[in-house]
Amino acid sequence: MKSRDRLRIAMQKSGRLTEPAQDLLARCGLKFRQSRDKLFCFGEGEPVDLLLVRDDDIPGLIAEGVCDLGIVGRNVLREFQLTNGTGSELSELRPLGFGHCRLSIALPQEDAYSEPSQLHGQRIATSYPGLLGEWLRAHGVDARVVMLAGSVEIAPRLGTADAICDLVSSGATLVANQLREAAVVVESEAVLAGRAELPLDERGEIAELLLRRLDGVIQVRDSRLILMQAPRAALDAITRLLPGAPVPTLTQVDGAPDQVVLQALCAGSVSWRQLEDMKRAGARDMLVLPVEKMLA
Ligand code: PRT
Ligand code: ZN
Repeated sequence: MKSRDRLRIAMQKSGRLTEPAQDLLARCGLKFRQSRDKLFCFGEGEPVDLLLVRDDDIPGLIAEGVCDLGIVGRNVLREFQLTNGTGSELSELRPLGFGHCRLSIALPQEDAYSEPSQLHGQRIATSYPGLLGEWLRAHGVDARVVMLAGSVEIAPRLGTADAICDLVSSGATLVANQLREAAVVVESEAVLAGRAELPLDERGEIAELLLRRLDGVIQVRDSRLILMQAPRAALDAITRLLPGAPVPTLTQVDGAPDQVVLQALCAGSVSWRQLEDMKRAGARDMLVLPVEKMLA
């Protein structure tokens, strides 16, 4: 295969993952020129190009070496790994924190569910035969997997299956189809997929640079900087209330030896309730700030 010196990333052309994936890459400092066919976007600045495709094609493109990395749902990646010979060469490099959903088994609402063995001998419709098959084996269930490419949720009403195994996020689609969620097969979110081993050439170096930026972006996205003034005596109590248990930095306040300014980087958001608890513990003049960039 002709070697490339530019990194190529595959992402969904149009769908649920498109906007958050574009946003994530932009935060990593990547800019792309939109081409007219909108399939291939040339990267400006960094030597990273984008391929816009159907999400189902992404693992295959990486396995074939057409792309180096891809942004895809864990459900799609794992299904490919289970059902494709080249799947073992791929791995999940990072969870990306968007596109959350779960692959679940659902039954008609009138069927009570208590344990996997109830599914013995049932016909279960799904587009994920690999993941469902793995779950059934792990639970010792002998059921028939009915492969459907789409509209899985109407199979029980049509009488072509007794149960389904499909993606769920809010659960509204299940309710609309008189189904109830019975068991979660996989918890999914968008992930960065790539080969288990990065190439050792320039492309590998670019990939590593991108991974470092991505880690920074993910960490920052989930971080808040909190600032406040507090009596020294209350420091222990306040520190215990900081989300993510950060180690705060303290600065003395001129003319007030019993007071300090506390600064801490908290993992996750800081709720009103947490702020109110800290205020009750003695903190005042609290500020919660989003973080734009971070480089350790
Ligand atoms: O055209 P292309 O093949 O690229 O797109 P697609 O239609 O296959 O994919 P798309 O955009 O629907 O989903 C892409 C990825 O988003 C999936 O592979 C999942 O990883 C993730 N994702 C997150 C979801 C959902 N949430 C989701 N709710 N994918 C599908 N759904 C479906 C769900 O199955 C249900 O039918 O959306 C419907 C609404 O869900 P409820 O539970 O909120 O009602
Ligand atoms: Zn798809």
